[in-house]
Amino acid sequence: MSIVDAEPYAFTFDLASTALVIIDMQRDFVEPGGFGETLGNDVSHLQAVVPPLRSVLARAREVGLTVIHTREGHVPDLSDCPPAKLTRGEPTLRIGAPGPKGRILVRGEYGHDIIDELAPLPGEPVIDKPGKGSFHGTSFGALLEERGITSLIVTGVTTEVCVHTTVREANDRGYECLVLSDCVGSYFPEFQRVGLAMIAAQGGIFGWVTPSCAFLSSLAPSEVPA
Ligand code: TIU
Repeated sequence: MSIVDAEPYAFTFDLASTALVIIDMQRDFVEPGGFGETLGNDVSHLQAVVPPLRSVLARAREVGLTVIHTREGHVPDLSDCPPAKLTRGEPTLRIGAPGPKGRILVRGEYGHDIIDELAPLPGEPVIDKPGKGSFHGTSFGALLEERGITSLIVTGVTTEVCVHTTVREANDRGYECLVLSDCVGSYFPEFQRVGLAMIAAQGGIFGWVTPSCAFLSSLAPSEVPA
């Protein structure tokens, strides 16, 4: 077992039953010139997540942790997008509209895919999700069950939207979630701060929070292959 110093108290996990989950590190959310920036958001807050997350991903691969990526998006005919989501927002910036990096949040488009720095390796599952949470309308839950995963190390964007929804869904399903504070990002600094505080409040109401350095140092040298 590994133990990480975390809020509100130490998080204990077993590498064999833990997955690193990387949520929606897609060009359209993270990169300058993408959908997120078009909406008026400052993507520099999300860009800051990339270097620490790269280090965590590299280490996770070294120690053989299950790595699961997610992407938010819809099939090209948008049949998996509920009308309430489809009609939200300014018409030229809606899902399926032509965006700077292809049709907004449509699978197969350049902007929908994961940034090069965090590209999945062959064999690493990529869960395409139509909603904010990773369980709704996906095979994520079945995948975790198949692999005997009970703990999730949660990273990605955005903290108060897809990360929160996923952590809440996971917590209700009995998973223990550790959120890495510098590996999740929000366009809004106050949402980042409060979003992280909400997870660990009330004795860990949804999960645990810790910086990536604490998580990395918890991976004992004996667990690194020679
Ligand atoms: N992945 C995710 O969080 N999707 C969003 O739409 N986030 C926003 O903050 N808009």
